[in-house]
Amino acid sequence: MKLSEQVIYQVYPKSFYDSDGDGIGDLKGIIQKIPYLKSLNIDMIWFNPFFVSPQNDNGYDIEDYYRIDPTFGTMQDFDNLVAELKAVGIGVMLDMVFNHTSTQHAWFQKALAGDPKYQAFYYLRPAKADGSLPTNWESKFGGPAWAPFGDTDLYYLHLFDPTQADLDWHNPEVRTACAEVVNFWRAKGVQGFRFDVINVTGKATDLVDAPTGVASKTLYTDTPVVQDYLKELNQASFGQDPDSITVGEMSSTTIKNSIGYSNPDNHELSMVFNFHHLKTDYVDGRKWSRMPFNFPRLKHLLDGWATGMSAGNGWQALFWNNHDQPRAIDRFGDPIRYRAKSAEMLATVIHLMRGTPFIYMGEEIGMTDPNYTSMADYVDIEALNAYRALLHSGYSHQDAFTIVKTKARDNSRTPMQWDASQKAGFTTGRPWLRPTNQAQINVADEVNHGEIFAYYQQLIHLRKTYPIIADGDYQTWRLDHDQVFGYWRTLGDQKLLVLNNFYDTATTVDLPDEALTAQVLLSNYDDVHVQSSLVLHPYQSVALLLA
Ligand code: ISL
Repeated sequence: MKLSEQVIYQVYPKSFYDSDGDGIGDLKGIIQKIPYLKSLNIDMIWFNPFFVSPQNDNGYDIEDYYRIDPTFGTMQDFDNLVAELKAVGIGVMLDMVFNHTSTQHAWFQKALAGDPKYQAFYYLRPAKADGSLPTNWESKFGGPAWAPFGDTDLYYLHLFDPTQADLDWHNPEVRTACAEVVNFWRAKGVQGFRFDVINVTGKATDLVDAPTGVASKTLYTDTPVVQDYLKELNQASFGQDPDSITVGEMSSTTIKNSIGYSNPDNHELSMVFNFHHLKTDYVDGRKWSRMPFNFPRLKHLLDGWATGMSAGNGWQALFWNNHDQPRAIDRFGDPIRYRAKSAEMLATVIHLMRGTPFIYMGEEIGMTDPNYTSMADYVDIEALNAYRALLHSGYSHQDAFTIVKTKARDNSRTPMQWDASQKAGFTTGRPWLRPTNQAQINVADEVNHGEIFAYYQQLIHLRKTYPIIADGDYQTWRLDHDQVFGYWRTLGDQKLLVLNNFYDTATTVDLPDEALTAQVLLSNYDDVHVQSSLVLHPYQSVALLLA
């Protein structure tokens, strides 16, 4: 099936389904839930990392790229998972974390023991002449990006946690080793690969300070050599499989670079994740801040990316949620009064766009943030660091907590809510992260009596049925409406107009004459009366097909 017709579902293995009662999800648990996944009619599943790891960053600190962490199961379980998914036509996408390894990885351990071959795998640098750290770069999880390298005089670079040491991609042996990892999993039948923060692998050899007032990430993000590395990786591994599907997680990227990474002529990646639309509720670009989302900015970003990527023949991975983001419904919808309608409206926005939609587990049943009431419930390293940093910069506990509560990655990592029982049907043991609202939101209720899951099924069905959704061009609808984000899709002489009301009040849009005879392809409310103007209810989406 063509990439443009496919829909990808993301499973956070730790939180999907626990088959052995240890409170942590596992591969056998995922196998048990294949019928559920199949009923949504998704085509591929992206699994967050389940390789051997000390789990300081929930598996993004990999100790061994070739083994399954025993917490999640065995290699036999993995082979079974691939085979059983294949039997129902679902592919597997694995998460390749190649910007860094765990400091427990054998490469880093050998480097520490003095082996020069492996010392050349990492960025090891001396202090500056004045004794200060090699550069002023900041770790993305807070604090400096350098830590002492054993008992030497050197420091190693870590853009994330100190237990995640950055690999030096200038070293061809590093790049070959990464391609070998991809090929190992390809030989097991894996056709999908997500490359974690892959656009920061092009750091310079001479690492220098970021000038005052300039974020250090601007020095090492999206440098031209990243495209060379991707071409090389493509040729050496997944590019040999015409059916492979790859996505680059591109922190702070640009449209121009994303076209470069994903234009098929370049033979790099199939598509790109960018995060700009998910920063529209940040104050001055700071994640650990809080404000309502800025609707004009959001729609200009969504429209600008869709237009730009379409013009340059790039391809977007479309998403609202993942394991790093609080639930979108809490940010851009109304999780209390319009949970179903706002969940459906958000889904419509991305599923009818040009690109490949990703669904993050639980989104299809309208899962929301858990709204914990105590700091003790939060476990993510980033949230704990941020809380400490906020206190340190003068915030009261209450103010810091309010921010953490809306921004923590734990928000989306809570266990999948299968039923209304005390442990949400996720485990018989003690869940590693506590579910809170499974009595109101769970698979059993949603599939039997709800409307969100069925709406997702419909969206997926439409993409596979109407070429205009999969392959149509994207065009801007008016950008000045104060409540509605709309867009056109066009294919030959067909046109699709998609209108989405982002607010909890009704609003009106004027329709062009040609829309008066349109077919209502989809709506999340029953009564749609197409006249010269159309009233959209709170969080209503409507898709009109013009012949
Ligand atoms: O979560 C973020 C902001 O709070 C992002 O900046 C995130 O750190 C960035 O998108 C990179 O994420 C990926 O790599 C990280 C890992 O912690 C994330 O879970 C992963 O998705 C380091 O491997």
